[in-house]
Amino acid sequence: MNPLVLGTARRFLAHASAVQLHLTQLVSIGPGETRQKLHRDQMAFDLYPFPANYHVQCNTMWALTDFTIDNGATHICAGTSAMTDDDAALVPSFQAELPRGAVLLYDGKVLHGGGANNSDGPRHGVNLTYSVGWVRQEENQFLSCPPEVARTLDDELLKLMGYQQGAFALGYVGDQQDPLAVLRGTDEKTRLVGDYADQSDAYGAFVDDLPDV
Ligand SMILES: O=C(O)CCC(=O)C(=O)O
Repeated sequence: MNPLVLGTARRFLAHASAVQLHLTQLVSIGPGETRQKLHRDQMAFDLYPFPANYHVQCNTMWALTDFTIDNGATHICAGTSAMTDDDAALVPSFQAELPRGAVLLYDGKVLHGGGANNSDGPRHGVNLTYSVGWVRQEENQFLSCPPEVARTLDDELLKLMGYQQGAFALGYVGDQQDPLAVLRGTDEKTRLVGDYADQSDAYGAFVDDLPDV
């Protein structure tokens, strides 16, 4: 919920109706571990070839320990987000050295991977990633955080976790009830497509074309 980081993620993914939490994981690389295979995080979506100009993810890696060349700082192949896999494979990586407490931001298309740990201590990072609201979340937020815990959290965090519509027709409960309202025990309905008309020209045009009934 860090305002600067979340604001950046929201702005980066502003082409979608909603932004959501995609995963929350601690990545620990222990002494002696080898390099992770370079990959693009959006590969998780069944390897679907999203267009180069459509970003699905905005990712963060928060350093809980210093990230150094020796202990496995993340390798990034800068500039590979819009490249074909063949071209991207030719780009050398650099390692994102970070002091403890710093955060690395990277998109879901860039080739990257955890480094080898040749030091004698662990490298810990918290990987929090965000995605557009219409894709399946990598980590199932509704089971990872059971309802009795979810009810203790703030609405804004809950919406980010998925207690919101992912787009006008995604994520309702039962008879088009709003998921956050259901969690809180109230009976509010979700927004319908007409409520999105001011969100984008495409929604506006769709609503304008609806026949009068
Ligand atoms: O630990 C890292 O530096 C990167 C981790 C990563 O890219 C992953 O787990 O997908």
